[in-house]
Amino acid sequence: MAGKKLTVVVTRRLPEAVETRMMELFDVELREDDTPMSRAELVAAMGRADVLVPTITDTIDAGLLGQAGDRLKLIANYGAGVDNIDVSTARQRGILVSNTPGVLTEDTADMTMALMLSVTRRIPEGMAVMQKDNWDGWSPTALLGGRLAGRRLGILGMGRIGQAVARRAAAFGMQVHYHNRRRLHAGLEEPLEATYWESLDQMIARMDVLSINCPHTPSTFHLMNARRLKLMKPTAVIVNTSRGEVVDENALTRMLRANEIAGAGLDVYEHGRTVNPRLRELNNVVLLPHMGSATHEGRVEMGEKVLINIKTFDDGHRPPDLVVPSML
Ligand code: 8YV
Repeated sequence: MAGKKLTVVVTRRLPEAVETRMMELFDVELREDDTPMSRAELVAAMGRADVLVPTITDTIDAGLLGQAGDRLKLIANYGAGVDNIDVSTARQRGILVSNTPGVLTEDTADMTMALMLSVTRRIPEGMAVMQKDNWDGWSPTALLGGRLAGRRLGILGMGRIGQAVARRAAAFGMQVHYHNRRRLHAGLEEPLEATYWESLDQMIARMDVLSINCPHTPSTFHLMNARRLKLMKPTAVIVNTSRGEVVDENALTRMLRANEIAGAGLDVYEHGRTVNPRLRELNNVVLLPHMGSATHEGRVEMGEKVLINIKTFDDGHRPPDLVVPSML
């Protein structure tokens, strides 16, 4: 590729510093506004790009890849999760896929704890009292919540983010448990005291808080289905900062309404922006609009990762964050 700059099409507006650096290195096509591309726009973009930089709001499925033409060589996803991309079909068509792991770990783990605290300590309810000027003054019995210290936290998916949640939860005095495809050896990054459960069902039944931290893949879709949700203690709380598809949202909503699960803190939803309206009516849930990794620092670092992946590819090497189907 020497001599000729790669054409890079970015589907959403990124932090200015990232766009500026990208324009120094490549022929970059930026979107005018920050709306997601339509399917037709994506097809057209894939026809004129050497490299596409999509986000979670772009579904790059087999149908779309089938119309990509021969020019597209790399899909450098601006995000860690790649469930928006059919990685196997891309591979078959000779298109590489990279992602941005590692740089959103701490932020997403922070948000997991924020949701856990918000639900158990009823922070939104307290905020509503103040906003509506409804405070009658301190009372020994008002707005009582539950204590995290001493509670059992079950982490479903002990990858980078799961481990970062585990470290935080341990510092909060929680007892940490986890279920994962495989057992981890005494901490991947640092010693971690956590109890491994080979049986997800058995773990779920004993936890006070369940945190969903596994990626969405065909084998994790509805892992938390109605049957498993029913195994949870009625006093337990579920927190999801991973992907909505891992939890059967309708079943969860029904159980929250019936007080068969005590509460939920959700940052992600099964159908993206289309949230079950009944969830919004409940006061035992805290709902956020997928903000888990939304920090200034994280977004810039995600952009830097995208840049390194494209630059390395442009230099004729394997992008450092290459995603291959066997990883999923
Ligand atoms: C990102 C995420 O903001 O990176 C991920 O997998 O879930 C998010 O936090 C989003 O996906 C960017 O595309």
